[in-house]
Order: sequence, then structure tokens, then C-alpha cells
Amino acid sequence: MRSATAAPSRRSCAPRCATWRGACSCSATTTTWRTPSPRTSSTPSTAAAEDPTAGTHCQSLEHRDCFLYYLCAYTAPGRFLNSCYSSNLNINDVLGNYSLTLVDALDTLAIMGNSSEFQKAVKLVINTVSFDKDSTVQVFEATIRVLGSLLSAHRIITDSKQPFGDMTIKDYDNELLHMAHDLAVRLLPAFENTKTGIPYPRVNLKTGVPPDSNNETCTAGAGSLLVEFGILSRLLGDSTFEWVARRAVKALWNLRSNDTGLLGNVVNIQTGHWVGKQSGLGAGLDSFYEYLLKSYILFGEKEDLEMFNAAYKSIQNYLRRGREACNEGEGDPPLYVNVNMFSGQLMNTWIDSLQAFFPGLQVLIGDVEDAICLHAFYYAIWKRYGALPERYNWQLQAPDVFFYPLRPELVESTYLLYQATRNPFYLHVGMDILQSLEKHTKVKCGYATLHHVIDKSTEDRMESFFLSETCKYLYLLFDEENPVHKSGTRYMFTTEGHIISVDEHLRESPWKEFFSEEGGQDPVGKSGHRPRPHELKVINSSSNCNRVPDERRYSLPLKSVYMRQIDQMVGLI
Ligand code: DMJ
Repeated sequence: MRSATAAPSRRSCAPRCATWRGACSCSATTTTWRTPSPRTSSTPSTAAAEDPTAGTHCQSLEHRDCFLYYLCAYTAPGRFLNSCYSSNLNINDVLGNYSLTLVDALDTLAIMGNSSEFQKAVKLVINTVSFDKDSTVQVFEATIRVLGSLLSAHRIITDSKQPFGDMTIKDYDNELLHMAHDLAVRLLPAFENTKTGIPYPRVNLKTGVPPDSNNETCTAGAGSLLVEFGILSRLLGDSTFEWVARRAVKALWNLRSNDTGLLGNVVNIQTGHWVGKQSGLGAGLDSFYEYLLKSYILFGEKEDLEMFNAAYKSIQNYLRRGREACNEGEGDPPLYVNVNMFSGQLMNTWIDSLQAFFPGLQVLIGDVEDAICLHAFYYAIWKRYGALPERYNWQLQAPDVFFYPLRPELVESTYLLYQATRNPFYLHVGMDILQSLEKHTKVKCGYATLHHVIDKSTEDRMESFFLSETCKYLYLLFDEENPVHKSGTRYMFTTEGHIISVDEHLRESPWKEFFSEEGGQDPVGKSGHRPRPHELKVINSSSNCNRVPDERRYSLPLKSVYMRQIDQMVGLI
């Protein structure tokens, strides 16, 4: 259902923005991003013409201070009380009434090197955010957006060797960790009274699982909690959180098809019956795969890597269509489709915008060539609409679902591909995306979800991941000197874009034996020794990585004949 039109909330938002702007000192001196010279856009959009920041330092996303402006504007007190925005009620249950955008954006401030704003924002969170609320939230969203951000900021504050500048908080007494603990305890009821161990999708922060709760959940929502829950467990020395998250992953994994090795997208948590038999890389499954690999990178548990490798093999066998090599041979460009998990038969002819994260994951495992091709397909769709429609039908060459909620996945893959190839093509992709965002999504109090990628109408909604992911990856793409990518493999991004340092401390799990006895059968056979960081072949070793030759760094990453083929397939030429 379409949410509120922009007009009423613009009226009510403006005064609050003004107050908050003062409190946050959003008119700090301008620091421009290090970007290549932008092409000048021919016609200024209406939204830009109405922009209240015109004439101030914050004129576009190309300015770092703009991030602060929109963070301040968007986190104004009460901005997301569901009761104030009744027309948004149907889609507001990720918001939680706990200053979601402010919390989700903390480490972006650190990555931008803005210690004063990071310190202010952290203090604001400590002093004003509470989870003791009669609020029903999605377990997955609360975990990746809130728990993940609190843990990331806590690690930045307490890591004396972090490279972002002075991010210390005076008299810090682990408040963010305590808040993360408090939130996680409130999420725990989701893991009780479920016959499979797969959690309920929603929980009330005060009263637990609502009595009328749905027994169906998506695989990604239930099976992508291990990174945040595992970090929390290891920081607290309390196995509970990791245990429940790991049990959910194993339960889902054990329900995969014996024939294809694939999982479906929706499951009944009591019966273990697959309600949604669609297997793909997008909505419902995306971060499940991502967290198998990232849990391994972080915790070094071999079984996580084994599950990831098996899943990746099934994906390549059953989901990947098109020619074998990205940059060679004949046939359609490689594409990952949606199939029936049991038969491997094609289920539909659309791909969704969430799937655009996958090239980034392929970069992490060194499958750069395949990543280049899939990314090129998504970029062609972006070029056609100036955004990514939520679903694109590759057979009809048209969107099936038209909205674009400022998602980060294409920018994320663009950033990671630039880090892997250093090909300036990806800077141009980034600039193109930046300019489309400026042109089509900028409104008075922030950047707006596109309701329709063709007529460019907007909705009164800016998801918190716009500041925590989309802006972060765009900033990092252009900030060549940023400590994050200067520190090699030290940092990993969670699925919500929060940085977590990969270190030995998180690899210590005194409860390992307890897990294999109590957590069910090891799903991929006996676990061997726990690998040390230098053994992390998936991300560290060049031998595992198909390197892009130097001579191709300054030409297109994909041969022009293949680029043209993709442009043709999405109706660009
Ligand atoms: C983010 O909240 C996370 O990346 C999640 O895994 C799925 N995608 C949204 C943004 O699109």
C-alpha cells in the first residue's frame, strides 16, 4: 500500500528539523568528498529547488556535512512515533520507536572521521534511547540495525588502536554494550516455544511474542542473526545469544533439499515445512548466505565456511544461468534466477534489487569476474531508471514492482568491486548513482523513497539504511585515504554496513564443545580445528582470487561487446 504523500509531513517536519539542527551543530565547516568532477545536471529537480538547505553548506550528498544535516533532520524527537504517522502504520514496524536512524548511523560518523558528532550522537543514544517499550519489532531488523550498530560503536569507542581519530567518550562505562545486552534479552523470547528452534519473526520488547504471532518466517530473517548475537556472546562471555542464533542457522540448514541443497524463502517455525519454496539470492534469503561466510570470517568456525561453500555450489549449479565465463564465450550474460528449491525449475522471471548485494559477496570470496558481470546487469537497470526497481522482470524488460527505498546493495557492490579492481569505471558508476539520488530522491527533510521509478513520485519515508549503508558506501568509494580500506582485512561490514574489527578476541569461544553436544548435529560433518586468521583463504589469499589483470584496470571491466549485450537486454539500446 502506498504510504503518506510528502506534503503533510513536510509541514510538520520543518520546525523540528530547525530545532534539532541547532542541537547537532549541523552547520559545521564544509568538507567536500574527494570525488571526480561531477557532470553538471541539465535541469534542476523540483525537490532540489525546494531544498531548505539551499545557500547553506549542505547542498548535496557530495558534501560530507550533508550527512550530518540529514541525520539531524531525520532523527528529530518524535519523528517516527507511529501514532504521528498513522498512514505509515502498515510499514512502520521496523522503526521500533527507539530512534532507529540515529542509532543505525553511529559508525558512519566515525568512518567519516567526525569525532565531535560521533561523540555527541553516542551520548544522545546513551541518554535518550530505551528499549523498555511496548513496541513490537522485527527480530531481524532490530538485530542488524540496532544491536549491530551499538556493538560496532562500542568496539570503536573501546578499541585504543582504531584509526578514525579520537572517538573516546568521557567516562564511558560500556553503556552501549549494556544497551545491546538489554535489547538482545528482550529479543530472546522469539527463540522460545518454537519446535524447530527457528525464531518467531516479531517480538514485543516489553511483553515477548505477541499471542497472535505468525508461525511463518523468512530464511534470511531467522538465519542471519549469528554475527551480531555471536559478537555479543563473545564480548559478554555468555553463550546464550550465540547458541540460539546458531541453533536457528543449523535448523534451517538441515531443512535444505536433499536433491539440490537449496533452501526456500519462507518456513513454518513449528513444523519445519517450507511455505515458500522459492530459492534465490534476493529477499528472504540474501543475508542468510552472507552471514554463513561472515560468521566464518569473524569467528573462524569451520562449519560456517563448509555450509557457505556447499550453499555457493548449489547456487552456481541451480540458480546461475547464462554463459559460463563473464568475459569470454557466447551466450546470455550470467544471471541468478529464482527456482523451486526441490526441483531447480525456474519459478518466475524477475530479479529483485536486494540481490545486487551478491557481487559484493563474490568479491569477498575472490570470484571477481562473476561479480563484474552481475554488477553490470544491475548497473544497466539503474541507468535505465535512475534507480533500482524493487523487482525487475528480465523477460518483459520492465519493472514488476516499482518502488526504490534508497537501498544500498548496488553501491555496496560498486565500492567492493572498486576496492578489488581499482578500475575507475566503478567511480563513474558511483558518481552516476550519486547524481540520480540528488536528482530524484532529495526532498526537504532528507532523501525520499521513490514510490515509482518511472514517474519518480516519492513516499514519506527514508529508511535508516540510507545513512548507515548507502551514504557510507558512497563515501568510502570516493575516500581513497579512508582508514577502513587502508587497514586491509581488519574490518568487516555487517549486513547493515556496520564495521566490526576482525580480531583474535572474537575467535575465543569457550563453549564450543557445549554447542556441538547441545546444538544438534553438526550439519556438515565433524568440525576440524579452528583456523587462525592467516588461514582465512576466502578473503586473504591471492591464490583463491581471480585477479583482474593490470591492463584491464583502465579499460572497461567487462568487454564492450558484453556491456552492449546487457544494455540491450534491459532496453537501454
Ligand atoms: C539492509 O537492511 C540489510 O542490508 C539487509 O540485509 C537487507 N537489505 C537492507 C537494505 O536494503
